[in-house]
Amino acid sequence: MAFNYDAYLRTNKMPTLWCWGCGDGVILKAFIRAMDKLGIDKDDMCLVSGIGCSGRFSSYVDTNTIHTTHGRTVAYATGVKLANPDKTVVCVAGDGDALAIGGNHTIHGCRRNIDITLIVINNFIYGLTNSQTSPTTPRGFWTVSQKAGNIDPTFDGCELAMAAGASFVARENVSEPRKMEKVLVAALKHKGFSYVEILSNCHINLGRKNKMGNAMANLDWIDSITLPKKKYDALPEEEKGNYLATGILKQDEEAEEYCAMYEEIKKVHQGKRAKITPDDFNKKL
Ligand SMILES: Cc1ncc(C[n+]2csc(CCOP(=O)(O)OP(=O)(O)O)c2C)c(N)n1
Repeated sequence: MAFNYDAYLRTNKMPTLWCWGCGDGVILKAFIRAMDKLGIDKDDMCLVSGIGCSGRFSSYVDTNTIHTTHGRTVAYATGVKLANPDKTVVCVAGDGDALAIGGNHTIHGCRRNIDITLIVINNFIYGLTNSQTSPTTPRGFWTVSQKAGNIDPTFDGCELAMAAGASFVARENVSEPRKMEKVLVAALKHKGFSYVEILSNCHINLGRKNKMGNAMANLDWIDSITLPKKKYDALPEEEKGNYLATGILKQDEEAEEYCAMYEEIKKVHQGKRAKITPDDFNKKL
């Protein structure tokens, strides 16, 4: 029997507002399959999205949802998770949302290693607002804010997340939906901050002016710049800058998770334990 996506969707919001051929729909379906695979009850999840095409996620998934301000998904999700540590909390944000205006919140979510999954839909551009440069726009690309060509160095969100302390970091390509589903399952299962970047096409606002004006041309370009981690690691150092590694890039199951530490704070206030001191961090709480 065909998979019943409708069981997880707000069908009254269909059809989506996404452009024909947009990768966001493929990501939505992979996310729903991952939820289903893990048997996550819709009432036990909160999905927080920001503003952007990617922000529409919270309109479509029939779970607890917050459609919050641009760049603030991780801040909102942190509050939700601390108040509801037993629930699954997920953020969905664009590359502009998570890495430009919200870069600060992303860094600190990673640093705290709070048990939230942040899905960054990286389409290399500000999609919704029609083609402004984002931190992931390749150098030399046309954007509406840099019509002579983007001169800004490109930012690697996965490297940032790893350096900032996220305990699970992965990247997938939207043209590999089964791999994406597997990575999302692993990320949702992981206890700690999971940063998952999905490379996706925006053939309308990125592609049209950069010689890839249809979805397939945009996806072919993404294929040409990605390599599975094993192959990427084997590249000579000077070639690594030409590619983005895909797959699970970091998975640390031992790192201390923030909600678990916050439970100790609650115990202090309930008079159940002494105040936290530096010594507590030399052993497991
Ligand atoms: C505080 C604030 N600044 C700017 C905007 C305008 N704005 C809305 S979406 C967006 C960028 C969207 O790009 P991205 O986050 O990459 O998501 P995409 O649309 O590509 O999924 C901007 C600048 C806003 N809504 N709020």
